[in-house]
Amino acid sequence: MFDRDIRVTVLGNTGVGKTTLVDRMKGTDVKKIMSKKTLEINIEEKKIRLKSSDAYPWYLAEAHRKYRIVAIDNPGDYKLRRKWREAMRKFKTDGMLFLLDPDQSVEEQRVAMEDSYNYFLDSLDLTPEKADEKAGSTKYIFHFVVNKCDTFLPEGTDKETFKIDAIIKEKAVDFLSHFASTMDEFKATFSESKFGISYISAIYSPYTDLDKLFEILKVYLYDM
Ligand SMILES: Nc1nc2c(ncn2[C@@H]2O[C@H](COP(=O)(O)OP(=O)(O)OP(=O)(O)O)[C@@H](O)[C@H]2O)c(=O)[nH]1
Ligand SMILES: [Mg+2]
Repeated sequence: MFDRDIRVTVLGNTGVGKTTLVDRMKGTDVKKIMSKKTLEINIEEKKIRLKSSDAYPWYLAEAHRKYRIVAIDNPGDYKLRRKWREAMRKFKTDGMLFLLDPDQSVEEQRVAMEDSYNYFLDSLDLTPEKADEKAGSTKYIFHFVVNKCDTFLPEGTDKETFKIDAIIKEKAVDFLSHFASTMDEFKATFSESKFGISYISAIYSPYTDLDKLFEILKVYLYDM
């Protein structure tokens, strides 16, 4: 009775690290597996106790609560992207994690971001006018995630102790700035929705950092 759900759709261009992040969430050792291109929509679930629970006194439910994370992993290849609409229509999620990869073309990823915008609108209603209307009152969470931040580390650095420091953050923020106008478009259209940004490495970030992704969604969803 304490448990709560956090449901997310994971989107982004092919190879940005969606499956790796979902695998990591499940606790799979992603360094040992070679991830393959995703061809179908996959639903993964995990119950976790978020680290922020430690901040609550034992007599509050939050100190004992578990969250069931339901992640909808999607194919990123542009030929399979029409499945995004299907995924968003079928699995009503609370928000999307839109992943970006600093090693990939900005232009190609901007198209993917625009696709997520259009398919999300389609998932609200197939009539464009009605979809636009619904968009303005939709309460959804759009969370943009710069993945593979470990690639900003100078060559030869040991990634096993990966941490986002000021230098990495600056580079990641700089990379994300290429998407500012598209992100502004989201904010203008979905004026009642929440927006967030995270910088991670799906492979090397410690669990405490990956938990933060879900902590943010939790705060948005359950207002605490
Ligand atoms: N250096 C680094 N590589 C990563 C990271 N996350 C994922 N990768 C690598 O990026 C490649 C693609 O990862 P996937 O998780 O398969 O990407 P995807 O977004 O699921 O791709 P599609 O299923 O085709 O859409 C794999 O070789 C991963 O090991 C990261 O944080 N850092
Ligand atoms: Mg994948």
